[in-house]
Amino acid sequence: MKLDRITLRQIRMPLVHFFETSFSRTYSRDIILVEVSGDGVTGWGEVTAGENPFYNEEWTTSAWSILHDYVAPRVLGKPLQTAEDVFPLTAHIRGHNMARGGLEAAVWDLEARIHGVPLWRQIGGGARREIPCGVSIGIQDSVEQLFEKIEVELAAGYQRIKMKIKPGWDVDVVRRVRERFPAIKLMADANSAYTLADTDHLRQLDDFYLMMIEQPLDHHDIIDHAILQAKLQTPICLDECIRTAHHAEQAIMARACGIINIKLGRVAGFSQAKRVHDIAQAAGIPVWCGGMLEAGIGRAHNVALASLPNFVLPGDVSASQRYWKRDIIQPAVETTPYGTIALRDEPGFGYALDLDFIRSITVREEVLG
Ligand code: OSB
Ligand code: MG
Repeated sequence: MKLDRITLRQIRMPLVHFFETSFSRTYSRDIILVEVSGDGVTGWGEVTAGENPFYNEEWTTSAWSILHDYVAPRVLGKPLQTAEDVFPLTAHIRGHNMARGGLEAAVWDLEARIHGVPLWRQIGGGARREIPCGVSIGIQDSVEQLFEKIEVELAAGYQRIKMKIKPGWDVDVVRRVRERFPAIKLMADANSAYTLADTDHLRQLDDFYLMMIEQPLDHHDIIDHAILQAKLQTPICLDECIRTAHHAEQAIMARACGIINIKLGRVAGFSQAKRVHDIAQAAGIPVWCGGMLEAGIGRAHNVALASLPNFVLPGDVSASQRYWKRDIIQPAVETTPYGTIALRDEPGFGYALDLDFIRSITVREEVLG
């Protein structure tokens, strides 16, 4: 393979409902799509950076600059034996995994299409024909509103509920949710809103038999998580902390977590997501696929990723309609009545692009190469 053209497009899509985490409230997404062309075929990727540098250090504008100035020039025109070659070509760039991962994932999609196979097969997945799905529910204006949202998602068949927490919206709210829904698979995600000074406060969450507490402490601090995990019964799941395969090794060695959330962009694409997956699997640590409010391309890539064998827990990959009035792919991503998404057999990521719609919501476009 050899890429002769890379097209960057920034699209703007309003969310059906705002999404609030401990770090911000999002009403509308600005998403970079990466189209790569080579050997007469095109592949597509989606950059998962947010609109501001509050989840991690990247945001849409930084990702555009890095892709334009540093990632694309390192990959354009280079001979690629496989999509695995993209990560080492961009490894000289420190961080910026989501920008690098958007292009890397596009090359995997391209390679799958060149071979005429689905993306899930190209990455070595297909351990299951349907992936188990949960939902992530943001911080609401009232507990009643949260109850309502949970009811809707359970009625739709989703297999587990993740609720976002932050100081002032945590122990009491989780207690009320648990009282109202005693038997559901429930977990909480703090997005780094606490410190070790909150240990006693967080220990109260042990009363609610949560599946896990996701990323309670600092986004770069594996050691503090290990100290906290030793004092909690509830397993910690790391999200923000795991940016490389080596972080996964270190977190497991330090007993900082019992579960890992793998996000394609956060670890710079499929090659490293697979490595994190393999490291966790060898250590007996289950993983699940996280989400970043993706549009259809990123969503479909997540479905492929979640078909690897150690993705045994329901992830945050859910139906398009939870976020979008109209998605950029056809058909939209849909779930079964029992909360799964079926793999598709079309080559590449498995859905058709709605190019007219993409064009109509593009706010910035540049062709490189
Ligand atoms: O921490 O998992 C997270 C969304 C934006 C930023 C961070 C996170 C999230 C989610 C949403 O929880 C998951 C989804 O895409 O449904
Ligand atoms: Mg998270």
